[in-house]
Amino acid sequence: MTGLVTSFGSGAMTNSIADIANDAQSYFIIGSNTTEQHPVIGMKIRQAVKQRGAKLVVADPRNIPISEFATLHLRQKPGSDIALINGIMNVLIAENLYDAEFVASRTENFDELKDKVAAYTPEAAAEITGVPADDIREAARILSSNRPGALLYAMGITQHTTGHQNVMSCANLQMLLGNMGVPGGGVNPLRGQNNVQGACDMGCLPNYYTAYQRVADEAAQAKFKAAWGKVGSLQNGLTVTEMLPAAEHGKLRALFVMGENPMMSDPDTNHVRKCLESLDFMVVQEILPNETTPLADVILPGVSFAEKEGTFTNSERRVQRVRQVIPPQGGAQPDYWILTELGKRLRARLGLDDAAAPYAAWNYTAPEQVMDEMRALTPSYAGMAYPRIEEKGLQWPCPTLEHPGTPILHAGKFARGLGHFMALDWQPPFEQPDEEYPFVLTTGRVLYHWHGGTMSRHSEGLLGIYPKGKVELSHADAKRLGIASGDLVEVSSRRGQVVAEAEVTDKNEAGLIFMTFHFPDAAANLLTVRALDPVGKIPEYKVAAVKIRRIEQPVPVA
Ligand SMILES: Nc1nc2c(c(=O)[nH]1)N[C@H]1C(S)=C(S)[C@@H](COP(=O)(O)OP(=O)(O)OC[C@H]3O[C@@H](n4cnc5c(=O)[nH]c(N)nc54)[C@H](O)[C@@H]3O)O[C@H]1N2
Ligand SMILES: Nc1nc2c(c(=O)[nH]1)N[C@H]1C(S)=C(S)[C@@H](COP(=O)(O)OP(=O)(O)OC[C@H]3O[C@@H](n4cnc5c(=O)[nH]c(N)nc54)[C@H](O)[C@@H]3O)O[C@H]1N2
Ligand SMILES: [Mo]
Repeated sequence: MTGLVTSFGSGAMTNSIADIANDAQSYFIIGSNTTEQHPVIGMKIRQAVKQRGAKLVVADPRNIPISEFATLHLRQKPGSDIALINGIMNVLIAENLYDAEFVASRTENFDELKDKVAAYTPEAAAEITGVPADDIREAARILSSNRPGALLYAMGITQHTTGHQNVMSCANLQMLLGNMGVPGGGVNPLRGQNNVQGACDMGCLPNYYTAYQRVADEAAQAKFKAAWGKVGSLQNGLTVTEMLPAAEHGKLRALFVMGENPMMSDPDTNHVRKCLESLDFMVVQEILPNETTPLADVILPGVSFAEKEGTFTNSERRVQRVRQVIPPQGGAQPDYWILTELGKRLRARLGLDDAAAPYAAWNYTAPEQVMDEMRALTPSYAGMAYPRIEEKGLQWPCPTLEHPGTPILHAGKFARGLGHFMALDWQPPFEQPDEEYPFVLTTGRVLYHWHGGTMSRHSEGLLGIYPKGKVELSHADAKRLGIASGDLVEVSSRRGQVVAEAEVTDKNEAGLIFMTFHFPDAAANLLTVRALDPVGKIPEYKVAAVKIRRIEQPVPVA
């Protein structure tokens, strides 16, 4: 068995950036540090709040830049989102503030939801979340009296063992408010990388062919077999987070890593190293040396976005052209070219050539040919011909060459018919603070760096502003532990330890520590847990139990 590592996905935005910016009367931002991680959308929301008085409710355990603009900031404990949203829905139902007409005509299973959230009174939800009961009431009132309202979420919602239920909770809330299928509404996961949406659409998910055609679906299998000829396997593959343990247990023997740095970005780095070292063979296709390349048997030099042609599909499902501006540097080649050459040789070696199948030969000479194949096999992309996307791009679904694209999903009707309310209970995170590890560690990003930092740590300007990883902790904890900003601290979990500089901040409440995974010397993933959401298979990066202590500055070696 071999694996191909791709990045984490989390569904698509139902609405578009423009209608969210212009038509929303309120915003509910939950688990998104929008100003730092999606600066353009963050700016548009700040403008909507300041210039036309849109209301903003932020639900985030930390003080983040966008919370300064909030009408109301709810600071829930990490991992308590379902209880918080159930509490808000309890108020909406108890005070009759929900959209009864939308619920009656567009949804099903309301009674079960109603029974479930009856137990989550504001007081009960306050107990779990740490958010004052009156603030939960206030949030319900703001969101119901300022509609349509857009809900935006990111990794604060998904990176939990209950990530998929957290997302369903967001959908529950928006259906109850009647905020679906309208401009300025929707459930909007702000996608992470420039092209994570595109990677998912192109079939880089283990259970889907292109654009969410199920591997398990026999009609889809027949279509792809006819197009591609003989194929290796017709079973669902593994996610990244399942591949590594499979490698540890000898069930996965070779790995092809492309544009990913698991030694920095996967949880529990000591375990990741063990898994990668258990492989018989690893290829890394990269543009720069990183912490994973030393473990590779073969490194294939790819080129960056500026050196190649193709498309990226952005957060609002818009397929846009990427254009080459400089020639490939130092003998590197476009990723598609490397894969094509590899594919041709593998097919020949494995005897998979098939003259009857139109796309068996892998003889692409330009990315446009790959898109044409995609269009032929993928209804929602069928209208995305290169000449049509030259200027502004098009949003999927775009099923024909005449179709204008789809700015808003689920207008008038959900894809599945009626929207189904999910009655959900809050469940605690996998690991909780205890006597030995009394702090909650939550991890994420800062404006100035990108993930493992392979690219951003090459920028002198960015390093000038943000040169090294820090451990952010509250004033109260710092005082109690005798820690000042700039002191060296050791943070440990059951899986590893990190020594880095402390930063005492009012961003965190007592008991909460924040670190990034941008710097190898202060790498948060040495500490994180590899507990997964059972459906999404995303790790619980947002909650781990740690302890922290000040350590003496090491004496400089002469
Ligand atoms: N500058 C920069 N921009 C980026 C990236 C980058 O590395 N650098 N990465 C891109 C990628 S791939 C992604 S996925 C996005 C990520 O974008 P975001 O998800 O916005 O970024 P994160 O820092 O992971 O965390 C989001 C927020 O979740 C909060 N949070 C922590 N625990 C919880 C919780 O239990 N519940 C809730 N509701 N919130 C919680 C954190 O305080 C934080 O404000 O950013 C993208 N944009
Ligand atoms: N603790 C903690 N861990 C996390 C997260 C968190 O919030 N907390 N967030 C998770 C999330 S949401 C994400 S998306 C992941 C990101 O994790 P990764 O994807 O592993 O992180 P990157 O640093 O973006 O790695 C991208 C690599 O691709 C290379 N690259 C860039 N452009 C190209 C190209 O065109 N071709 C090729 N072949 N290579 C290229 C870069 O040099 C870099 O080495 O991290 C996850 N890990
Ligand atoms: Mo991401």
